[in-house]
Amino acid sequence: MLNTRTLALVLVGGTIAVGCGKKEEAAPAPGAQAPAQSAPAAGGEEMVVRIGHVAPVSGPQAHYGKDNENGSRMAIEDLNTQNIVIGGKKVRFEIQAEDDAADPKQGAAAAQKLCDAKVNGVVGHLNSGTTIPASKVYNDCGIPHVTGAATNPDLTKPGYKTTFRIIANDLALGAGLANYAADTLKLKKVAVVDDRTAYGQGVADVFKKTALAKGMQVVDEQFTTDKATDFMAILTAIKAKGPDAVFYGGMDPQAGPMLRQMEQLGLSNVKYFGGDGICTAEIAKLAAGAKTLGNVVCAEGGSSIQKMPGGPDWKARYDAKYPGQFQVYSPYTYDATMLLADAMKRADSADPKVYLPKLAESDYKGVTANIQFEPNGEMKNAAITLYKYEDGKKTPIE
Ligand code: ABU
Repeated sequence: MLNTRTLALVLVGGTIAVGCGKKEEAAPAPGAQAPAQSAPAAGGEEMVVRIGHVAPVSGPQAHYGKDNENGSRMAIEDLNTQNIVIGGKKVRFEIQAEDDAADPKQGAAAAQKLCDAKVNGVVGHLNSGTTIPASKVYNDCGIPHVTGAATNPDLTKPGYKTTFRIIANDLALGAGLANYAADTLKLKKVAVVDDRTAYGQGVADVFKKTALAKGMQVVDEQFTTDKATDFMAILTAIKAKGPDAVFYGGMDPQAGPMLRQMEQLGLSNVKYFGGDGICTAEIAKLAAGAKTLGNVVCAEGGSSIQKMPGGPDWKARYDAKYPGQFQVYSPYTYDATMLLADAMKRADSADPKVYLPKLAESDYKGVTANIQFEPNGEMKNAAITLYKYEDGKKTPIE
């Protein structure tokens, strides 16, 4: 497990939106929406707090999105057993789950839908390519969003006050993998492939720059898309360059078939590196028995479940509730949901512009870690963990 600190950047404004049992009075900040006109609660005692969740729950990445949504739903269920009172009203938490299909335009549209619905906070999105455009939408309407999955460092560069990430970013993941390739495995020649998404291209670029700085040779660079499944042409070109390793910047719907095709082409002794996007349970299924799965080294932006403060107990509860659905990020979407509720409790308000400063100064003991933020919304001291696959099972490299 490695630790990293990320860059602090200037913050700019953003505010509000409330959807609750009784209206919370507050003047809108410049550029922000007015607080929601909430329906009167029965007896005036209950307040509904709505948490938006966005991820791809359709298309090839639906297994990631479903896992993320499960994490947030589990948190909502737990919160509703806690008899939480905010602003003198008993709170009932609800989720408004949206599907962005991993598509940047649908990501921005889902964000606008949640702004229009005046949800109290958002967990998401999953993909960097959707989260980056969505972050501007949330900033413009003043609703905080917390991602536990999108890792492109550009997310926090605009300095939106409403953007938070509770996982290490690709500066840490790409560099950690390249350092391991050069220093521990003593690899010399690597080919780099990416899927041209914000995530894939970004993490591949960090890996490449670090590998070059470590004296490794980048013998080939190829790209594909996040829809492709046939990589024989690019792998044939790569094979001709004789690499020790391939780095893939992308997700498991491509990495699984790529591993199968590497085996078919005789690239059976070539190491296969990738970021958190390939570090899933699903990749073992998608590789469909290819021995090249055993060549995978991937990195995740947090501690292993085994080492998370609440990891083993939480995972047992998750598996009982959602058998066979665990992938990567659900502990983070669970914590992201809890984190929003924690800030609301400390602010004694579910109004984003009231609880946003409390969210920024969080010191929350989550399932995944103790969560505090840098001024730009990046997590302080985020860990990274490298993994391999042993007998088809994702296993931390100690
Ligand atoms: N972090 C990998 C998957 C999500 C993304 O950043 O696009």
